[in-house]
Amino acid sequence: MSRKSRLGWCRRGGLLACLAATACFSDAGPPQDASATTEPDASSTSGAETSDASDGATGSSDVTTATTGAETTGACEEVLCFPDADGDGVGLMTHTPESYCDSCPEGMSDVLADCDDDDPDAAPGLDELCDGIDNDCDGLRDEASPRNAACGGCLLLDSRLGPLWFCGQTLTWHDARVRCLDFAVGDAVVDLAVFTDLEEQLLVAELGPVEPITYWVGLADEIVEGDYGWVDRTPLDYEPWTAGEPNGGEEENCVSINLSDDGLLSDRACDQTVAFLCAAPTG
Ligand SMILES: [Ca+2]
Ligand SMILES: [Ca+2]
Ligand SMILES: [Ca+2]
Ligand SMILES: [Ca+2]
Repeated sequence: MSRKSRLGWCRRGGLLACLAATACFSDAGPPQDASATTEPDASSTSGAETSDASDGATGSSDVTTATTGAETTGACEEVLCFPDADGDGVGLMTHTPESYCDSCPEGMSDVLADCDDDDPDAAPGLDELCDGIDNDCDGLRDEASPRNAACGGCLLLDSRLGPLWFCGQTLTWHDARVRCLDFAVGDAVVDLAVFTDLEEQLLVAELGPVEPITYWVGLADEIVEGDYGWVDRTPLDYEPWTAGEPNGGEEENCVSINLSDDGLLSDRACDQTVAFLCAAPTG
């Protein structure tokens, strides 16, 4: 390809794309645009071959083909392609995309961004399943989806509070927090449920299962007796309590929701083991 031809291709592709595409000025690699061959190329070995723009990605032998076509097949559409090692059709963002005509070759994709390019069962757009991985790349592991209504002993629901995990396993309040965190991947946060007002709290009671009826939530007064705060460090600023609660004083510093009691809250000893409610803040 002559320098003039290469520059012509780059103008069509746009300067930024051209600069980003390391292959743009490479004679040995893609892209190969048949329309850039209107000017006879002294290196031609055959004038009889028909250019195929999409063949530009397949190797050095095709480079010859693409540069020797006698006909102009029209401008191809530039596509920036990224490596897709696991073949799930979703590429991994890198600093070295390559530019191709019309479509990406096998092993590359113009769809970003795969959260795990070594696992074809994890990619944006996939359904979440109960398999211990974040299938849909949203930072949450095994959350509610149309194909995932329960997992690991937890009933899964989506609500305006975000994904909820009603987990029937009985744990201490602190162990339950650790278990909630395990539903998060990377920088995402899943913790015991936090409510911003009584309406949200009662909504959870409406959505929850018939049993168990008692779940840890993310409220405690372990640091200063009587000074309740949520696990996201926000203060409690509404009245969430069952009549007569909290009543445990320094013996009961963690808080549970009772789904059979209209979703109101009670304090109880943190080392009691009860079911727990995890939530992922929607931000
Ligand atoms: Ca991939
Ligand atoms: Ca993947
Ligand atoms: Ca997920
Ligand atoms: Ca999963």
